[in-house]
Amino acid sequence: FLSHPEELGIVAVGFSGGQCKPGVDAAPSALIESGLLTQLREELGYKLHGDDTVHLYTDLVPASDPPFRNMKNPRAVSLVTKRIAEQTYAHAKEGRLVLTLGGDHSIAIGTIGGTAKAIRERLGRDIAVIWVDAHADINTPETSGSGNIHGMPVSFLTGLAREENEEFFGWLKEDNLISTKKLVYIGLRDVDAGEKRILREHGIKAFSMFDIDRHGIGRVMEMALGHIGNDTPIHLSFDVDALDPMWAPSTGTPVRGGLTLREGDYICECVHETGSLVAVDLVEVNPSLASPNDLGAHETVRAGCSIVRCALGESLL
Ligand code: NNH
Ligand code: MN
Ligand code: MN
Ligand code: MN
Repeated sequence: FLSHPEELGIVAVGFSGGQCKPGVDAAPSALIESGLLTQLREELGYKLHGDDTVHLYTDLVPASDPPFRNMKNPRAVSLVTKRIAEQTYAHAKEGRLVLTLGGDHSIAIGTIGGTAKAIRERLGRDIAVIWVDAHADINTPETSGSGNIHGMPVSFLTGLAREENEEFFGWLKEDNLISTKKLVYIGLRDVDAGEKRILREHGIKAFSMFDIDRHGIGRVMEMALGHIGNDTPIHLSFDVDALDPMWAPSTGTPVRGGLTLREGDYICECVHETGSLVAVDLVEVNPSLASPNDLGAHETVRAGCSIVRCALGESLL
């Protein structure tokens, strides 16, 4: 599905407005400083497009941004994700693989919105999304208890949440949306009651930690990829909190009982192996959420780098 599989479009998003804890905006620089892009260039042989500079989008954040339909920072998140959608769209339209380094998970409204549209225009195909996360992030503004938009991106991307007003995600058009049939979750273990109802009502495919314990990650990946079907372009959105806090403690909402780093890497290796990957997001690394002088931040950044390298083919012999 890529006309230039060896070319990588990089979008580095230092944005934290989809939730309330500062620090997740520093993740792209931390990942880059730890050598991720150099490794992709020198060890994996990618040609990188887009700059190594991290977009902070501060020019887009309005001075006053009161809640709307229970959403916090709605104007900022809408404006920033709209800009991100333009960036991922431009790379994907060129036939490049797109790598986005977040930022909190609200940015997926932009990353997926942009690739969905580009792949439709370029290939006339609908993308599938593999959402690896402890959380389902499918609250509507009305079901959300927190009002944090990082808990809502999937509802906007599937059209379950809609808003006409351009200022509040009204810029998302049919072209930007994905089908609930082409969405697969892996790693869930902290899903709100309203979200469980949505998953059930729409028959959305989800592999929770229970399923991973029961079947093992190997079988789960067979089933997940089987659900998507061969020959479907895949956007992988990886929330680092899918990993157990033992591997990735520095994240806004850690939940115990998660994936081992090896299971996370394996998910990415399987997705890479399909040859159908068109975009990857790595989100919710928050280097500031570690007690001073412990190794949590460093370990989490290292885990994030490993996840990205596996998705981009490091394990191929
Ligand atoms: N479900 C909760 C909410 O809507 C928590 C979401 N937090 C996440 N998602 N980190 O990945 O706010
Ligand atoms: Mn080429
Ligand atoms: Mn998430
Ligand atoms: Mn999460």
